[in-house]
Amino acid sequence: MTEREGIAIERVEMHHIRLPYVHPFETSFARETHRESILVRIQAAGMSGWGECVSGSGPWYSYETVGTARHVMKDYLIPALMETTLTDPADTVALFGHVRGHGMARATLENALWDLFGRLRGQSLQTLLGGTGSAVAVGVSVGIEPTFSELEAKVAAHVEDEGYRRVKLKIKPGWDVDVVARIRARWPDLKLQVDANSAYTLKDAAVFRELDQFNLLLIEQPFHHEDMVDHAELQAQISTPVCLDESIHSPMHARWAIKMKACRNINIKVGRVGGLTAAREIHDMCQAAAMPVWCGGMLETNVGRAVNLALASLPNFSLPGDISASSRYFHRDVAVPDFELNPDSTVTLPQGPGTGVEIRPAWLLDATLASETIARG
Ligand code: OSB
Ligand code: MG
Repeated sequence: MTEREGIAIERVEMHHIRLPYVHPFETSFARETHRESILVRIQAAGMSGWGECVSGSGPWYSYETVGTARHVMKDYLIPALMETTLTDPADTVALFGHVRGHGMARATLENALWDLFGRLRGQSLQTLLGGTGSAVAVGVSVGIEPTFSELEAKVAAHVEDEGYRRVKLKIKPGWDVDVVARIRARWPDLKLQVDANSAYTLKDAAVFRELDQFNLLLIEQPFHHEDMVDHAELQAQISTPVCLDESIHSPMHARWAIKMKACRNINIKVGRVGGLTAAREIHDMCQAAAMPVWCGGMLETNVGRAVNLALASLPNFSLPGDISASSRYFHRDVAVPDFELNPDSTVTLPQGPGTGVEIRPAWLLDATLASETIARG
């Protein structure tokens, strides 16, 4: 079948994986030692495309989990894919449009299709998306540590040994103003930002008025994961840009946030917004509204990281992304090549069609807890 007539998906594999982190990652909602996710392989026309689901093991960052993503993909999304043919990865937006929410599940399959179409057409994901440049500016997201001196040692290693020029600190009540003040005092010129992952309410506005004095790039998601009203009120009180992460689940949420002045920039995560088509739409909408965006991360393997790099090469990604070197996450990934930090705190985009990364089957098998295959017909 030619591509004009559409591609018929022949097989979809789902691999539930678990990989230990190099260092535990603690946010205001959880301390995690392993990454759990689902890697999906879609096969058609003699080619494979891979996608990574960014849902976590439990419903902490989002209501989606490995279990809900598997259920929604297996019982609704993959059957819909098997009943049709596709001429473009963006066809999935309409095809999956009858599923409410579950953006991480939808994004997994859509991303695998972008990879597949890139490989079939011999084009990189960056080219398919319309991105430019050979590298993107990145920073590192540093979790909450048991003590300040452990945090300081982590930041010192990232900034002074590894060369990151932008650091994001996770904050929570009791681990905020004092921590930021001490990090800022030691690194006065560092690009610094904070992420609360919804740990505060508007009653804590005084904390943010204090944080306003530390020349932060932004304050990410201080309030409830669905809120826009209270964020707008906070943004009116402080001069540091408020950034929304959890609250933006779709292009519609981005439109509302812009209209309500709920933030001055948006952290775009492909999984959270439901796929690359939606992510690009939010990028374009923010660009038209002169609102900078940046690319967030979900501690992905190299499969998801390659997608983030391609997305972050679009022009309105004007703040450094949470797209650190592979060595910051895992001792051994499931795909190659590993990404390294360049001396100017950028990461170079991979070459080659699709995402440009290749699964190492033996490494994937080592990390796999369970696999299942759904075939057409
Ligand atoms: O809020 O940005 C977040 C990781 C898991 C869940 C939520 C978040 C994060 C990060 C990690 O900050 C960023 C990265 O992938 O390096
Ligand atoms: Mg965040």
